[in-house]
Amino acid sequence: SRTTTVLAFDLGAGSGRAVIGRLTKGNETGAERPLISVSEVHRFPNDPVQAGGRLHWDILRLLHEIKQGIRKAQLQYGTGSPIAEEVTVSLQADSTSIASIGIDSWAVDFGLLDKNGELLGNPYHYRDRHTDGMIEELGELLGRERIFAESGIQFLPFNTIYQLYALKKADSPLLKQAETLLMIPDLLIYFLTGEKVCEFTNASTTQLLHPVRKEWNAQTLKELGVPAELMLPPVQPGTVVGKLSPEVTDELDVPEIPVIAVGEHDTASAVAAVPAGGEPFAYLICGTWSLLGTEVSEPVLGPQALEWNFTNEGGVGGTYRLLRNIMGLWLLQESKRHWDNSGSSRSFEELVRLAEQAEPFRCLINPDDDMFLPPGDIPERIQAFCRQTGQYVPQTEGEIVRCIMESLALTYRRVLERTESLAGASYSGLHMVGGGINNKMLCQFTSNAIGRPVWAGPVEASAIGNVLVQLMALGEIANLQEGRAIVRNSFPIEEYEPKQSEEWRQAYVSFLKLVQ
Ligand code: LRH
Repeated sequence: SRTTTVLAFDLGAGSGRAVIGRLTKGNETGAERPLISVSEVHRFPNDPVQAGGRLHWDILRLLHEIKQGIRKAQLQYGTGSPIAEEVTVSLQADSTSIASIGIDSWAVDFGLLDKNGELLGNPYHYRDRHTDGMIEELGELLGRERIFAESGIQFLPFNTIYQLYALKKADSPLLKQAETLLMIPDLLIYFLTGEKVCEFTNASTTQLLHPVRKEWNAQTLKELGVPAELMLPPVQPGTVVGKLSPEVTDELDVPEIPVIAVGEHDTASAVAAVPAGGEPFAYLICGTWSLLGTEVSEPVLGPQALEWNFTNEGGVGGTYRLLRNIMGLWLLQESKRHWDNSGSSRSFEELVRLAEQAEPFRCLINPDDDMFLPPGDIPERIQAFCRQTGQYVPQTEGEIVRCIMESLALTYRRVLERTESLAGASYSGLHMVGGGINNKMLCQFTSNAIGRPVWAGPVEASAIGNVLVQLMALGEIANLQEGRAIVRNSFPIEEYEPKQSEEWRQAYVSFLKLVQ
């Protein structure tokens, strides 16, 4: 058998992980069924840092953790020092070294480099409030129709276009000094290799890239007062960027491992790993955000997509992701953070158990209301929402978590039906991937709400998609279809069947009244 080993970094808004991915072709019995296995070698928190009234990412800490991941991966899987259980594999494998590294992360955020290639300031967090009001202002200045026609991207207040406009309006010295803009994974790759690139899938989330031509909208940038030269020409996922620089190889005592630009938007990577077969399929990527939609070969740019605020993000292999962002498990994560701060120390599992015991459908929220976007006291905001809409006001942790879960599941039904309408397709069930599927209540509620089966798995979809694109770049996997077939064979998928259909149907009627 032959094994190829790659290292994937997947950075989420709450934590990051370094994952070793191994593709094995053939086995001892001679059966030719390629399989992928993944194992986590390093996991680290990604806590935003509030300073000077602004919310930042701790980018150098992330770089440090990535270096720790490279070091650990090299110790465990690199040439010459296989860990005990790997000995047999290494002896049989053609290659025992790490063939390449790839990084994916959340979208829209960036760092600015000055003319000497040094980082200007700490990248801002997309939940920072400096973009407040910018989406409305630019909507009026340029026209929402034009922004959508020129990008195909949904209107989210934190898109890069609004962040840049906020800097411009604040007369930010950063923007004046900047020579190059690098999205978060590209920035980290730059620190590792010294090479500057702009990866296409993540670039598409800026809302500044033309959806068909896949070029920067230079005229729009000019009208914003942002120099178009900041933007590098986008490269497709699978591009080899360079190798770990001598500075890094010396510091970590590792070889010059090649670095590949994968689908650097985590959602692009996650969708690449959805274990779907040939037919059109729908997916729900469940992390801090919930991203529900489908894969299309052409962007859907009509007035209905604009009205429903759907997006056409750039995907791997020339695809587009027709989907909608849903506030997602952020509501639960941020509620938990609030409760933790006020002295309660219940785990997610305990909170979900309390929710199971709470009475069903007592109150619902619109998870996508802008009031839930900034960090803060989410439970209090949920109570305010329920009060303002004349509903029962949830009191306990269990009641609040139940309200979040039911409201999310009902939102999924609405977005799934809208996806079908926009794509002109129908789906027999829904693929759910990402960390959120560890929450079985959410998977079951989703199946109940949509009245169709949910196929849950794999959990580490973004990391696996990252691995797949590296393997494609290395010539080990031919294309996305082949990659997805390998994922189907390699990871368990749990099926949920809809229950309590009548209750959920009634709840959906109430939900629609609330959000329309
Ligand atoms: C999910 C995600 C999503 C973006 C958001 C900023 O992690 O990348 O696709 O909209 O973060």
